[in-house]
Amino acid sequence: MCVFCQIAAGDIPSKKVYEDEQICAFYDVNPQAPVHILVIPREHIASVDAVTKENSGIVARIFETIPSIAQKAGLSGGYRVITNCGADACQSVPHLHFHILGGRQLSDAMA
Ligand code: DGP
Repeated sequence: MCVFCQIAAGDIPSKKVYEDEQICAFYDVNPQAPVHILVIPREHIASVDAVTKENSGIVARIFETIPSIAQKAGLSGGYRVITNCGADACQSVPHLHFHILGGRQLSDAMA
């Protein structure tokens, strides 16, 4: 089982901010901003490259949920949502995840 599947299952501890039957959100262990949350599907999808017509509904569900997670985390001034896909983007965990970053003025450089 991959590390994020284990976090979703509760086998690896994490500081969860939201969870339901399909989605799990928890604080990143290596924060890049004052607030850094990861949102994942419970279903193992390796990356954006593995999103299909059959499984893309979970991506919509995640984006429907992100505003309330951000609000709960106090990100009233705005936030950035990022997903890394593959080696060139430095994806280090092969389980689809969306970073929510905020809590300060972020750089306008995206890469
Ligand atoms: P990426 O580079 O986009 O694949 O981001 C993976 C993120 O996952 C990275 O910011 C660190 C975080 N991470 C890796 N392992 C763990 C873990 O065991 N717990 C938590 N909370 N975060 C983790």
